[in-house]
Amino acid sequence: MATKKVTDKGVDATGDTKNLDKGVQPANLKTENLAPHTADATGELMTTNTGLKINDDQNSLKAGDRGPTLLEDFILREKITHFDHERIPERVVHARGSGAHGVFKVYESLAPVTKALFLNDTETETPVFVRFSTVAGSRGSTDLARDVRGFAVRFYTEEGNFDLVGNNMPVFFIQDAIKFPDLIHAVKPEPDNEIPQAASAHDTFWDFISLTPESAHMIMWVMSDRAIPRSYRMMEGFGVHTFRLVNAEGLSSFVKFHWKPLLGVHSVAWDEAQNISGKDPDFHRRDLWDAIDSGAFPEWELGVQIVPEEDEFKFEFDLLDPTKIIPEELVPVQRVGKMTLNRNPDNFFAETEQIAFHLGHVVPGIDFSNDPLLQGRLFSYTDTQLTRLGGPNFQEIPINRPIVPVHNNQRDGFMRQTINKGKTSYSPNAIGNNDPRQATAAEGGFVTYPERISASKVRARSKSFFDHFSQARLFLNSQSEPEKNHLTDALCFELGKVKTVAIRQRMLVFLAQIDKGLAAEVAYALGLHIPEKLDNELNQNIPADADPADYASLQVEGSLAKSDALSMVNTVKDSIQTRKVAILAADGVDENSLNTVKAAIEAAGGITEVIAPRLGFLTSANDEKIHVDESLLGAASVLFDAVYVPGGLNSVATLEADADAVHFLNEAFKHCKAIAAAEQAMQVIEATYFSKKIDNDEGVIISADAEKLATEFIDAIKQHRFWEREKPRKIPA
Ligand code: HDD
Repeated sequence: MATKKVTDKGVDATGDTKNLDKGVQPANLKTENLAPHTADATGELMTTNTGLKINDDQNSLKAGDRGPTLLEDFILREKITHFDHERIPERVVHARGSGAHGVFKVYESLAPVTKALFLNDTETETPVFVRFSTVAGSRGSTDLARDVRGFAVRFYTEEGNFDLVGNNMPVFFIQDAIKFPDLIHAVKPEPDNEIPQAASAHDTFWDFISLTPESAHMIMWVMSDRAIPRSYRMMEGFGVHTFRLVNAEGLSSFVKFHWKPLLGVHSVAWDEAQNISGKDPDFHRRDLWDAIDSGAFPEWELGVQIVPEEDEFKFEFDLLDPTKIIPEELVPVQRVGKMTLNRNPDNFFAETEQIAFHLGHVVPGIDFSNDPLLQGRLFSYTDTQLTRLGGPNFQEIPINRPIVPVHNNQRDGFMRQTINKGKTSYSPNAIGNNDPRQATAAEGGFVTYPERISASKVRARSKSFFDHFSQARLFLNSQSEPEKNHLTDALCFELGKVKTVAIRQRMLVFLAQIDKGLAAEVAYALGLHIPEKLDNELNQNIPADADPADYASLQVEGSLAKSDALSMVNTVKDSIQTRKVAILAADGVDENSLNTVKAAIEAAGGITEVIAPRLGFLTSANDEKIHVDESLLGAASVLFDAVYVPGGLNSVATLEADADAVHFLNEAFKHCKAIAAAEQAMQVIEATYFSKKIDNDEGVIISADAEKLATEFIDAIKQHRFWEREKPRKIPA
């Protein structure tokens, strides 16, 4: 195992200098902590696991060169045995994911509300590791599935690891952890034929949802475009539950955690998502990797909504109910710090796969609420690692180790790494001076918040959790017209894949309780009428002996009609950082027309790729060579944010006659993307079906002046999408 030294010149702890010219990623306490476990074979000889140098790794040991292989061949046996055991079980949920290292820094001390040191000290740069994921699909499934995205952040603090294991949606499907296995069994591929992969559009999922009214709010989020993000870098993150913060005086407040992406919140179109799944199933993984690799480090601000303890009952919903948000209009989100992801993992398995998040990894100053979903999660995460990572010593895996020393009396078990010295592994002890000893609160010992509880043991759901529909309605009413259309289409699509008509009908009753207009539109698409309310069938999520009336949903009219924070229309649109722009060209392209726009986009932080009928080099009108990044055969408009066609008579003539080039433009238009063309390239635009529709379209820019075109095009790309094109509703391609 060759390890390299950390230097003060910004060489990272592994000695890896590959990214240093793209933005320095200085060593931090976690990279130093990983360094002794990092191996680099550059320039080294090959050995067995016992360090024996290997002379022949190409041939097994045989009795004669045409004879049988000998059992004696320990080199063969070692290699094959290791290979045979390379796979571990994938995560039971969130199996598909991507991770990255980074840092977090708080802007101003949060000492008035929490004593957590990493949230108090504005000088401390806390190392983090983040893993994004989809929930339902297997490890090899597509990134663009309609799904919730996991957003799990580990802070390696000076007081131990703190994990904020959240999602890109602020609420959840269920209110009690005991329902989690049911939810996941329903959404995963159906057990008889294991179909469909990474999709909720099937009978068992909607069967469960139609009988689970508490899922109404989450269903609105999952059917919205939030479920098909443009990039992990362009998603919000949420801790979902209400947590507790505790300050040095022992005063507690409630808190909801948020992550706000500095690039804004953006999504793709559903038709586009389905295409991306075929063209590049690793779209989000690649996007994250490439951005970090190129030095365009993704950033989020940490947001907190703080509710003083005395305001616990001030809201018309229960703070402990994970199907509810605290609207930002009621409690503003304060942006308190920034997270920057600045280093790709060295090894996917060792880091991204083996990281074991757990909601129960907290530090002094952060504590739990009694949210029953949160409480159940506190059991599940450690438990699941025992199977996934093969035993109780998974905390010793390098990515899971804290940056502070670990001392306790836990011992042994499969694959124990630590060599604990001394005779005592119990406490109290006199033989070993009673070490390790417990820490006082003043020494940083974790003291659980002494919440006063006086209650009877009951298996029950609090009545304060029974308003299932008003925040679903709030979400729907807060969406822009295109967003509402997308949501409606998503429901029509998903329920259209459901085979059992009774499930569709139950869903219509369900939706009618959120919004009659929405239910009517979906009913029309499904060719059904909305049935009368199916009282007995709607809420089966109740105890066996209970009277269904006691469990009927409360119909509350929420006091808030609309919340702007819930619509992506109101997100940041001030940058084209890392947006990908396709430049369609062929031999004879006008160099100035191509290069002026290309340079302007790159200067604004965008990425360009020249796409031509074949790979290699183009010859411009001036006989200059221009490098081709992708051929029309390998490229696809769905992998880009915008497209530009430069001038040049021969280039334009070739593209006009090229079906792939015309399709590229048609599809970009269908997905409401910014399109620009030099005036000379107008005949390519005329070959598309949308040439007659561009007069009032702010997303299509045609100009003879390359500089003017570049400026207007960049402004258009900032808008992300021109959804208003979707009138009436659908665009052909
Ligand atoms: Fe969970 C993984 C997020 C409810 C049980 N969960 C997992 C991951 C994320 C979440 C992001 C992937 C972590 C990683 O990247 O390794 N889970 C959530 C959120 C929830 C939630 C935001 C609701 C607010 N989860 C939830 C419940 C249970 C679980 C109610 C069980 C009772 N979750 C698990 C798990 C997983 C997991 C089985 C699978 C792999 C793992 O933990 O490490 O324990």
